Amino acid sequence: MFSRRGFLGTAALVGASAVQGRVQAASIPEAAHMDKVVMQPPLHPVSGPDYRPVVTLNGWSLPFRMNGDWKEFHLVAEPVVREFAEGMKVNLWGYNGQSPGPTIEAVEGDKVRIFVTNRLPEYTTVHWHGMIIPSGMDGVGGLTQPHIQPGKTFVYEFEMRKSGTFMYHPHSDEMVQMAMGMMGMVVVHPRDPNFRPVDRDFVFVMSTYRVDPGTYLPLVNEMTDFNMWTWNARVFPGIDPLPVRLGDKVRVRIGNLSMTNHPIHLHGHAFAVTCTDGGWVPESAQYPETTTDVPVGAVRVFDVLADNPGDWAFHCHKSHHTMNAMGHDVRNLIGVSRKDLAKAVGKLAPDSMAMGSTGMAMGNMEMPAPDNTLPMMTGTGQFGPIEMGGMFTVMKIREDLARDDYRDPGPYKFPQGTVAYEVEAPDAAPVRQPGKPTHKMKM
Ligand SMILES: [Cu+2]
Repeated sequence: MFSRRGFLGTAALVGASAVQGRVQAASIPEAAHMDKVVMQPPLHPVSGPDYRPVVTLNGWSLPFRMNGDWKEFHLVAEPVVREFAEGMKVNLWGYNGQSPGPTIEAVEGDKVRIFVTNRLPEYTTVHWHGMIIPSGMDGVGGLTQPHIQPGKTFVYEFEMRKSGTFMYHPHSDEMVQMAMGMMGMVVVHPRDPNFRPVDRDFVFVMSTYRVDPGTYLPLVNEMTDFNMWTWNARVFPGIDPLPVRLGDKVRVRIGNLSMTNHPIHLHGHAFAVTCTDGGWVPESAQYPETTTDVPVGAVRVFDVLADNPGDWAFHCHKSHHTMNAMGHDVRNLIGVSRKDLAKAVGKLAPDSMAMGSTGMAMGNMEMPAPDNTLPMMTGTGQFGPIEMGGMFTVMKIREDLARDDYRDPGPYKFPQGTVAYEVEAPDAAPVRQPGKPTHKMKM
């Protein structure tokens, strides 16, 4: 599961003055490294207090070691290559081999020591978003600590004072570093294992990138016009499904470190937001929803009882966020006569293809794309093209999944007679086109 990077070289340790003598430099824990892009099995703790671990979509949890009563982790900030989906790889910055970085899991009351080694070409820090910690551990470069220079290692030490779901990211050249993918999630489990327990617990962080067709690097200055809408730096059909056993209590923890809000929608169920990055929502304040907006710089966690078997779409409800790289300058031609359009366009560009006059369904159309560029809408289900991209995946609720089995169970076997079906229409009328207005509008 992990490939070991080995201990830091002795030379690097000599320079680790930032450790300030409170821990012996030689005792820096190994930095685990991940090179797989599929969800890794839950990492059950082998020491320290017990908890039911989370799984990270297309990601993993960072292993730790106990050192006395301290739980020690080692993050390495470094350039990485991330595959967004098959056919597209992007040069990002991340942690321990991936962007986003691994999920850090601990238990309320734990004392944690997090080593951060900087292998980026510029300085960085790590800010622990939402966590109640001493000011000097807050990771705001210049304000609460010196920036961590390339090649240096700093240590963050604090107690996990409250349980919940939090995020980490740099507060150091942050426009660039977050636009390059530096972020991750922190899950602090309640000390009391009977506090709102669930059977399956998923976590991911949302981020967006502008990677122009045919290129390999995000444009970090982009403020609004993104074209890659990602969950854990993956886009559909590259995002893992959420396999769930029928009857499971399921928790989904979602962080948003993009620059816009995302209304996240689950089909076939109603859920309640039970936790934010501010803490647990009291039961009396919860209410049923099918979509919950995840604001910028925030975490929303919902709990749902998976009592409806099937393949349930789970996606951002901004329709442009369920698409991959595209031009946004395409005009809406629905209702325009294809013949007139072809005539007009043909005069200007004789080899062009007029499209879009009956909608833009592209399921059966293959258009040539530049290298390293995904189709705008893609994915295939058992009934045909799904025509989605970006922030879309499927919660797969099945009767027969084992407890920690998170493998894709494949397409749902619909019970006979439960799928929408075609009927013979006696008089198939031609497709309606909007008619000419019959009377003039009074101005
Ligand atoms: Cu969205």
